[in-house]
Amino acid sequence: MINIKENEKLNILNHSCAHLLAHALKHLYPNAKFWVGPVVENGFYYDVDLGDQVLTEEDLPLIEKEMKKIAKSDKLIKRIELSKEEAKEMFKDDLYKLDLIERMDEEETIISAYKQDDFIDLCRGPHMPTTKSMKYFKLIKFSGAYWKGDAKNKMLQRIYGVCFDTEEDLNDYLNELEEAKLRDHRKIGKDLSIFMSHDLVGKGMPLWLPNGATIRKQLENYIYEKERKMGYYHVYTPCVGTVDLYKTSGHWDHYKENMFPTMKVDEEEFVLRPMNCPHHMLVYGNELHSYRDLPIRIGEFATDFRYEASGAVKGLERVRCMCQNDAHLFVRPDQIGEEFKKVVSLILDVYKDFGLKEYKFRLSLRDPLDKEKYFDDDNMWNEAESTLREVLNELGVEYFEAVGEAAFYGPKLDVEVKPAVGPEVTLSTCQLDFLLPRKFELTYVDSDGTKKIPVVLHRAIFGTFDRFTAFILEETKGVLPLWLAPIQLNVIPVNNQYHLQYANGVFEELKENGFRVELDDREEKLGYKMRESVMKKIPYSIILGQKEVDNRNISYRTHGSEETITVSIEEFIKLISDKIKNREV
Ligand code: TSB
Ligand code: ZN
Repeated sequence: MINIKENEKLNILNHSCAHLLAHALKHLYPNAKFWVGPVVENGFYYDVDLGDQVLTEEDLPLIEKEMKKIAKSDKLIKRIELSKEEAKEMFKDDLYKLDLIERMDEEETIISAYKQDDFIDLCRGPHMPTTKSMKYFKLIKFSGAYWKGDAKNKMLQRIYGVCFDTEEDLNDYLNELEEAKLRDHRKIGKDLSIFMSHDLVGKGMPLWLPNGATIRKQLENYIYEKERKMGYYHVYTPCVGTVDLYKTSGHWDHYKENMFPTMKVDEEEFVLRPMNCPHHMLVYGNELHSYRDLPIRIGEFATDFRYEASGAVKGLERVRCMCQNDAHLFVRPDQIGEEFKKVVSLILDVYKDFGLKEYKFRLSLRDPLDKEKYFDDDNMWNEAESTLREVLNELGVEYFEAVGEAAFYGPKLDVEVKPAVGPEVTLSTCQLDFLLPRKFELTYVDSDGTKKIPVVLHRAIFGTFDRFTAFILEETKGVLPLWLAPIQLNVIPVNNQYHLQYANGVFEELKENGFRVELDDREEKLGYKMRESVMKKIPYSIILGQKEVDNRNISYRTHGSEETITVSIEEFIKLISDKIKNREV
């Protein structure tokens, strides 16, 4: 989808359309007060205070109608320049605009506003020359938004819209938007009973239903197998730690705003953990290590809790309770390149297995001029950054560099993906860390008998099971490959009276062979049951009628195909066993 914010022409058009929206609102709700109306990736929005007036779905077409009226009347959009004092005088009854004026840079002596007929708004511009320029626009939705994004402030109403040059572009965009809504994992998750939420459990705390739990278990098995083959050892550690643990790690000082508040039990003060690194540092420190033992790879499917803003939580993609596919790799400095290469290769391997193609590698580096933000050791940074670059080049991986985005403790590589709806998110990550092992006084005995400090690589291939599942559901539109599908096979007798007994036998045999299979023995028509099987996105529907009973075989259809294929049960079992074993996509 086109990024409107980054397209110069569309940016100006959408910005002007935001003013048009505010203008129309002012006509319809004379007491309306306006906060900000920026252009975003998908168009524009305006945050507005409508007093006691609460918008409903029916209001959007009415607002749009008024916008069209103003647009057609072809009003000139004029730039006006004011001094700060003049601006304050002009907006003296408008707390929101006064707040904006107050917050403007000291240096900014001239403030610009744009006027179209009877409406004027503070704005840097530029704008289209007349209101007539906005012909093809649509208001998309509205939601609540706290003033300045702070839950302590008043809730404003945010109205979203989009504007294009041509009717065709607008229609294409609206179609894409519809398609994206269908792909949204929150819709698929509900339709396929994968997860639910409940106010009694809390925001950002999804409950994985049996279908979702099956998917998650398969993902766990899959990555566990891969990690074991690569020499990882897995542990279980508690999802709480004492405040002192997080003081030692430095999270208490640098990550506290992302953590849940503390709780006291007897004399100990606990926090729900936001990360697992401190626990894994202690596991490493539990034994003495020689240089020959390294790399040591400690993995865990670990539950973490993070405070995410209530407006930011989203289905399984951004949650407050998550499970990381985490590992901490303890390496000697000379092993950084080799180990990093293994992690990147694993990421590539996993993405290939899932058929993922749309993703971007981002290499986050320090800003060498920013001496405050980064751990101060020029040599270490230079060496580490060039090692990571070399590995990526060696593997032929395309990546972009983000200077100034590294963590305090080292450079990192992230994989960015685009969800169906909303901005890009990080899936996989691999972060180099020179500091944490020092904080926990971790060592290994080097070949010369001296104690040395290991380097740590934090890495999560799926990121979290939560976010990865969200992404996979969107990529596949819910049509999961056989090995991952919660229900793999659906046995459907054509007529219960004559075929149920045989169907039952087939069902039992398939179940016995370890497949996730259901038997649809409801007294419904075959067509109805088949349609439901398709809606549930079950990979194989097995249809058993008189011919199959007589020949002791089965007929099946795969999801998305109209072709019916007849085989013996043995052949069928062999066919799908192979597909599952090879995790075919
Ligand atoms: C990799 N200590 C490291 C770990 O060793 C760590 O926690 N890194 S992280 O902060 O980047 O988180 C790991 C991954 O978790 C991210 O790459 C992202 O894919 C996923 N993640 C982060 N926050 C959320 C969230 N709120 N909901 C779902 N997944 C999340
Ligand atoms: Zn970590």
